[in-house]
Amino acid sequence: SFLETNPRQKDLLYSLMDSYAKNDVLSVQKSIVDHVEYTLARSRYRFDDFEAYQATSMSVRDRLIESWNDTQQYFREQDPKRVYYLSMEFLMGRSLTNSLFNLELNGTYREALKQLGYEMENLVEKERDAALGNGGLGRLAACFLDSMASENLPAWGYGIRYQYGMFRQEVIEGFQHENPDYWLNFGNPWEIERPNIAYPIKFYGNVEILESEGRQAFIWNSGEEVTAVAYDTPIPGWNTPNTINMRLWSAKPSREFDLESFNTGDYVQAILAKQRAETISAVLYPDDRTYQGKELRLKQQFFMVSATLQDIIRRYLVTHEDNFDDFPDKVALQLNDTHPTIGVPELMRLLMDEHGLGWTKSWDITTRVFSFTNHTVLPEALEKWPVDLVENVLPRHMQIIYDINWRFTQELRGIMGDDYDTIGRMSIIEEGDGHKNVRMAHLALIASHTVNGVAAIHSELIKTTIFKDFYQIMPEKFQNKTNGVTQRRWLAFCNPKLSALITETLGTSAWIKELDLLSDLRLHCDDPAFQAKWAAVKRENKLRLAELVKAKTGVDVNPNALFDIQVKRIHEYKRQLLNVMYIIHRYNALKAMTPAEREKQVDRVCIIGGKAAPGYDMAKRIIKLVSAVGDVVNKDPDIGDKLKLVFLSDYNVSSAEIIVPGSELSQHISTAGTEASGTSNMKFAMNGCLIIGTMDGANVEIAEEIGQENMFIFGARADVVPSLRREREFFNVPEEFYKIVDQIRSGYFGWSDFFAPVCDAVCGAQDYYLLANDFNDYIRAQEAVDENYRNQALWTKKSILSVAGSGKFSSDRTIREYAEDIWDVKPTKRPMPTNPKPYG
Ligand code: B1H
Ligand code: IMP
Repeated sequence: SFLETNPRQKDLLYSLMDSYAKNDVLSVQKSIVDHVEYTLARSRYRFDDFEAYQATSMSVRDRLIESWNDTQQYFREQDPKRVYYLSMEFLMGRSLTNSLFNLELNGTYREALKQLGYEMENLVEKERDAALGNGGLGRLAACFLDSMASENLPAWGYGIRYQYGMFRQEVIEGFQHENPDYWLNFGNPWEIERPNIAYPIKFYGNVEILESEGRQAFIWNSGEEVTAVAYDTPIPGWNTPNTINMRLWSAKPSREFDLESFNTGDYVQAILAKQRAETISAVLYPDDRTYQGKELRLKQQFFMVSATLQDIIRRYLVTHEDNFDDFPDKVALQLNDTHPTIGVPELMRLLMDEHGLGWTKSWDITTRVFSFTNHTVLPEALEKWPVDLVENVLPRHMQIIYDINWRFTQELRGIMGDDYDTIGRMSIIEEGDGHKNVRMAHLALIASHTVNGVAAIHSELIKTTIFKDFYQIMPEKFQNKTNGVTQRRWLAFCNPKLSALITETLGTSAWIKELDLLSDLRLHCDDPAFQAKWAAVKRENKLRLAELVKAKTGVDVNPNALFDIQVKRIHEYKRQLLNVMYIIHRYNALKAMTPAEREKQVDRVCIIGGKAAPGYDMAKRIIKLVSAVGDVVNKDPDIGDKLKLVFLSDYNVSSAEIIVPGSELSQHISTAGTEASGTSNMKFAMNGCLIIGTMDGANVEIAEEIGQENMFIFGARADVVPSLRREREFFNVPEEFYKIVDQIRSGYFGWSDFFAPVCDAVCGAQDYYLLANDFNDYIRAQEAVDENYRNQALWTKKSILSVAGSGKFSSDRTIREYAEDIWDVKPTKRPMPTNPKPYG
């Protein structure tokens, strides 16, 4: 529009344009050095590795911005249906390697920097992780963005630009300490601030009802207003000219002044009150276990969805002048768990109160755009907001929720008459003694056209447990979408040696986009020459991991030992405690042997890592137990290299990129029915690591794909878990298990009082996660591990077959399924750019 009304400027701008940023070594060097001098204001003759990282990133960003601009312009021209992925978490990790690979400029930049006297490896290490997520759910969102870009989908991610991401974990004498992650301290070269893309976000106040012409108008007089400002991060796809967007919102004080306070002379107090607005986007809640009924968290959720929906409606209206009829044909909104569900009443409010639509029309639109992913069946993780709190913070939304619920329960009455028990269970409002809660999952489910679980077993479980009543009356809404991970980050970049061997063997690198091609590795699994190359790669990756262990713990580990890893958030249901108890069992057995017998045993290095939620007392005690057992085992001269146990602190995305390729055995041992999917299991399998695990989450499908004989499966199946919990007499009676509990309790590893609650939690009826029941079978599986490892050819073959069977677990496959079965969005690949750049 600007250009159309100013043809002279259009010609001038065109003549000023050179072409796309050039990608030869010399041009890349010029752009890096220019950023050193003109952006960082350092001298081109004197800059360190960190400054070189910053300048390199900004030079890469220039290239991403071009691709981003052209992709967004193409989307606008084509006006396809778009999907928006709404998530409170995006666990992105580092961007430099990822961006260079996806732009296919890795070699050029490496060479350009080398000539300037810098090593790419050193620069990559200077980048701070973008850790705006807790774990699997946030990392899944990050993998999905990569796949949506690579699949050329017209998609955007929306979230919050937390100033403090996931805390940095320090473990001192076995105790976890949480350090703030002020990741933006030295700037973030990957983001683009958009000060002109800003929306007002309202809180508190009251609702006035005006009657006019027989209709009611609802006026929300808010008590507080903040501004949401957009920050964009370009997300390049692999082997495509498309670059999509992650738009994160940051809270800024609004410009609306509270004249009252100013006029009463309290100028400074009024400014300070405004300043506090910024706290809304200050910090990520680090608890992925129990939902936190905190007012600030509710405000964060509303802040994110309100800004997002205003932005999406604005974009839609640019091409659909005040007519919402086509909205559901142009917009799909995916709720990443219930965390953005307050967006349901917010979309209703925007359509009705801001754009004048009636209830019926607004509800029709709402129920055609939203879909909802559930990520957990653990009751303590299900979000329930107290009605009083919602009423206070978002009074208009509480009214709308009541209206939705009234209409819904009326419908139920039509179906089931006066079955008030069932209606009460299904109601959005939970009535307790004296207090009421809003069940966010029910709201999400009622307003969404589709609900999905994240692995086959989990998608079945939600039909019979938390959403049983809903499944009875709306079975057509239920789908499964088994999770996946991006093989770009989780194989191609993080494991360059294996990646090269795979490409050499398959004769193509096309697996980087079509992961099913890995299945052809099966043809080579028995070839001794190939096995030797495979084992050599694993060994080099083990050495890299051993260096990380040494740097972090000071412990030297024997690279000939079996590397046995369990890294994930510390949770009782994930049963790190079961792992530790087996390690104690193994230690006891080694101690009881003669030196000659001991010599014949397989050497093991056990690595456990992960963060405990700051308020999760039991998880913190388990971390202490790991380090207490490690202290005894690692110092025991009888044991030596036979067994080591280390706790690896501050597990995060970039340390996972070293841990996963260097592992030989990884543990995914949750009580069956508790881990919705797991995604690291897929990453480990993809990197030739064998899995010891229960029939839970995606393990079930991994076993289908790579063959149960190539894994170490143990433990009670999900269908018997409820009865095992009820009827303890069916339990195995694992004497060895209780001996180990007593050993811990008696202070063998010190800290006996401190470990008493840990011991109590796994005894008798307290043992909710069934550690005792599964213990003997776990020992059996561990013995099979040793036996297999003694036969290195067999082990390597299983490792090859793990990789060959992991094609299904690409997030590209997951995203294609979402696009076809839920979103109805089509690939929209922009034409390859021409040179010089055309203008439109
Ligand atoms: C998963 C969460 C989660 N499930 C609450 N639920 C949160 C719940 O901040 N909170 O309040 C944050 C996260 N995260 C995980 O999602 C599952 O446990 C995994 O099994 C699954 O692989 C992952 C991705 O689907
Ligand atoms: P939106 O669809 O209005 O949100 O636009 C997406 C982004 O496109 C905005 O952040 C704009 O800054 C940017 N934008 C504006 N004009 C152009 C253009 O001509 N081509 C590509 N992107 C543009």
